[in-house]
Amino acid sequence: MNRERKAQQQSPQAWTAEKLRSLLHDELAGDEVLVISNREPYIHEQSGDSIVLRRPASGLVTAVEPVMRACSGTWIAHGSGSADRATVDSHDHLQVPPKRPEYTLRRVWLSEEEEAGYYYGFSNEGLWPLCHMAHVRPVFRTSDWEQYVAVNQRFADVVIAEARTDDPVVLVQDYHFALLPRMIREKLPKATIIMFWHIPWPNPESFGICPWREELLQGLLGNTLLGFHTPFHCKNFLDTVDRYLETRIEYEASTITHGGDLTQVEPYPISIAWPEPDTTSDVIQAKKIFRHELNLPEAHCLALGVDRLDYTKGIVERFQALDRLLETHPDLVGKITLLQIAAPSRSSLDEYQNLEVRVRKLALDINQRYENTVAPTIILRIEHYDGEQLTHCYRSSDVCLVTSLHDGMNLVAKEFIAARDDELGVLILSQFTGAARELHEALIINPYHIEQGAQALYRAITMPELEQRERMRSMRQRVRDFNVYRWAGLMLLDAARLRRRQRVSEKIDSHSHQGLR
Ligand code: GDG
Repeated sequence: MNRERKAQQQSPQAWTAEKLRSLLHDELAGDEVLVISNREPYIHEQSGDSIVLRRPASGLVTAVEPVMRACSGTWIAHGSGSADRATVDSHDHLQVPPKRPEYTLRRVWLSEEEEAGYYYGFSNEGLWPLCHMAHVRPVFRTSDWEQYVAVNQRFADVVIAEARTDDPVVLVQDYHFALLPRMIREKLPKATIIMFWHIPWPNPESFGICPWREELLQGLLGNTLLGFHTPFHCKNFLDTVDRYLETRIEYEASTITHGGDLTQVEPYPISIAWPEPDTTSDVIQAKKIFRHELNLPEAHCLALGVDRLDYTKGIVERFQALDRLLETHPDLVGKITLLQIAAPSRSSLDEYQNLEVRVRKLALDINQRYENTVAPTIILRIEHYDGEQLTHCYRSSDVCLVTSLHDGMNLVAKEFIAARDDELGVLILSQFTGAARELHEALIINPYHIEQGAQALYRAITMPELEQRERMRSMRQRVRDFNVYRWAGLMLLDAARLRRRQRVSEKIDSHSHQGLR
């Protein structure tokens, strides 16, 4: 690890939007920044005669948006909203955030067929289950793969068209674009290409079942810098490359050399922007109002789950843990309710439809089993909440349950902590999240172990305030310091260092060519 990076990690305080902005200015000298992701940060939907603006439920958008605001670049993404075309200019551009523009959104249009093959098919029926060990079998169809290749090429063409210089800084986001770095590198060899893989990277055996494993790996080695959430995912990636490609790997330096290109592989644990203090309401007041809204008694214990409705999030296991708690402590029936917010996601896929049926049925069964006159055991809301409503939920709950079967990081855990300026509330956190590597004061559980989940819930709802405060204070400190600006800042510092190194070696090459002449 270089000295600069070590120092940054040891004194993490005060990573702010302002610091990131000045870092971009000093280290990258105001170079052009292009971000590419599948999901766009602002979606326009037609609703009757009017157009409504929606923010998607996505961890990636939550993390990348503050970075874009800080660097005023161009964000290239799939225009997926029904009114998206009606809200761009003739270059498919839109200045966002709409109320106070800070950067440019460039929308890319995909046909239904392209979206079905590239997004729903290869990305979400293939790569998503391949990288998450959640026991859902990946589906690999040649036709999906062909669309994945074609759409990656479409985005590469847009990047090249949008780039104003021959050496932009390009930030590629996530598993939808494994081939994009190589495609950009071919046209813009001097670009600094940074990619962040937001989901886990599996071990070589698991990854090896993908029929196009070599192509994916070669695509990813077009990157200058490739980031994962944890050192463990980095190691899995290096091992996978080692197994399937002819390359030179320096494990100490965490670099891979392939066909003359060097890729640095590093962990950058993602995070959130620390929120402004909430001066509008205190938590006691918020709790009261919220219980009233949900028709619950004032002293009622409220547990909370917030997820995209996805089989990796362990929603079924969470319900089972609550079921087990009430089975072992019948005195708690009518005293605790779990509010589960499940934002609809990828709902055209069979696996997701099956999950919805399962989750709805289990909630119903549990509510019938513990029927009482005071409150339902589970309030299930399969709908999209807006950001403010979510904060309200975080602030009003006694316990937050994050029980993912596998999760790159999990931002909900960090959002819950950030919202608790009263320093109360307990986080139950799956050991299979990246977040568990940082938030040691949470109650860490194996979500597959239902009994353990039930015990953690019991411990959470009976935890003395003093202990809650101790744990929460420490976690708040961590999330405040290790925020999303630090995530982006460390990545960009490393990129700037690699960019300088590349420029020096280009100069040396050109001198030695001149010398030879
Ligand atoms: C991927 C990785 C990694 C949820 N429901 C609503 C809503 N959300 C927001 C949450 C949070 C985000 O969506 C979910 O983030 P997660 O990190 O929990 O999960 P993924 O979407 O699976 O994200 C994950 C992340 O990328 C970042 O790298 O942490 O491991 O899987 O911000 O608040 N937001 C709104 N309405 C909802 O109903 N507005």
